[in-house]
Amino acid sequence: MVAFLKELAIELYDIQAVKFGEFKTKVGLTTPVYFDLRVVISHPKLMLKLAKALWTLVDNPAKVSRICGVPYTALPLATLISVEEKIPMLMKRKEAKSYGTKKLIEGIFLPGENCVIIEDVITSGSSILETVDVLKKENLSVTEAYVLIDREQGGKKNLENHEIKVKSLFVITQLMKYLLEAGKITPEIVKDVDNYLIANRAPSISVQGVPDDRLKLSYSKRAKLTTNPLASKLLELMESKQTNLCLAADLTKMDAILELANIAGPHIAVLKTHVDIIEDFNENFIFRLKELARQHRFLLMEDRKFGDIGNTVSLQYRHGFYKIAEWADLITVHPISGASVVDALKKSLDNITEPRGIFLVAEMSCKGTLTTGDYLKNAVLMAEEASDLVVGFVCQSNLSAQPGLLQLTPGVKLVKSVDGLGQQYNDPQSIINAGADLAVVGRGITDTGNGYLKATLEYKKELWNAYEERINTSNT
Ligand code: S5P
Repeated sequence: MVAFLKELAIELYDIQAVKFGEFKTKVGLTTPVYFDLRVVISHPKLMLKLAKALWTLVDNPAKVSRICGVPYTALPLATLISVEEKIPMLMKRKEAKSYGTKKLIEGIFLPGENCVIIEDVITSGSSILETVDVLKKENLSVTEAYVLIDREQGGKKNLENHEIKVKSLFVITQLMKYLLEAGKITPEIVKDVDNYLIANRAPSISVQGVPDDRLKLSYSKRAKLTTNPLASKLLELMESKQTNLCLAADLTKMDAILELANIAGPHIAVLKTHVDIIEDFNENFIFRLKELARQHRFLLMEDRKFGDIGNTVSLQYRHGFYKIAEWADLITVHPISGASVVDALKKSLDNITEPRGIFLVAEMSCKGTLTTGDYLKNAVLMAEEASDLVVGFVCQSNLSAQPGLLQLTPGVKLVKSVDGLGQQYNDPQSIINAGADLAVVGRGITDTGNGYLKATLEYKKELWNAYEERINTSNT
């Protein structure tokens, strides 16, 4: 087997399925090793060899009744195994069909059937978990995954935590040993990759709906688990003011916003603005708003949703009419441009001594939003892996188990509803149960006929009760 694996490793290297050098990951970070198993389809003999080798890892083939490859790279491998072993295959769609049955799985199966997963490379395990989640929702039994290469960055552990046993043909360190012995790579490369692997462990992952540590922990405990001082301050402030309410002050006159901030201020954690909708904006507004924030102990978030290249966003953040970096504790940023945008924003904070934080907009609240699938997954990865300037992300569901990251959820009203312009509202309890730490409420408070104070207190109470219930239930 060793000689066979060694030969296989060399073949993979020779067709450039395994590359060493400097590469950018999907989220824009640098990695010294890159696997591109997609090229295997151009080498049918090798592809069959890999499929057969993968199948030798299966403990009890007679017990396997379905095979499912994780899209897309593993699909041809799963197909070959299915044909060779005469075991029917299932395919997970990347998106549910938008018409007809809306199903997520193609292929025929019965509830309770045993389905194994085939995957090319495992890093954090998130792709496998997504597939497992979909299969389990259809009542299939899924307990095993077979993988070509394990990058040894924590994915195996993540899957084991979710009761999925993983077997891989290669682990990256062994693969490198074979290639070193064959003279394909140098000891320096091996050292580089080893160091990279140690420094870049994949974060632990929660599957949607599965309780995780984050949901069990109080805000004050989580304040000690953040890397960003502002996130820590915010969590402490939420606990001491007993509020997880972020007020969206989407009014168009300075005085109206200041009046709202003065009334709601003692009961909110964050006041969120869109300064570019203010018709009579001047610097005095910022001065007075900062004073209210200090007096009532809330943070200021400018919901600018920066979404351009690094150079442009750093200019927009620091310069122009609003000089956002000078006064906004927090800002929102679209991850569309990749991790470099966060680095650029960080660089533009020269001479700003107060702590600053970013919420990445991972998932939006509006109907038909494009923040789905890989975009969403990579946005979360970016928040988890990027610089410590990121304090959390904007989302609609429980997307990360990291207790140090805050999840901010807009689209909140006392009653589930829509606004006729695409906005979709969920009620306070359901968004907190779905994993939100901070809830954004705008028109639920500003459009009320009963006065700002009454509405603010009502949302504050509903949201805080839901949070207390969440940590208490999760702890039982
Ligand atoms: O997906 C999102 C992201 C944000 S930040 N959906 C949102 O609604 N928002 C913001 O939250 C939006 O820009 C607005 O300021 C606030 C929601 O306001 P409401 O009046 O609909 O509660």
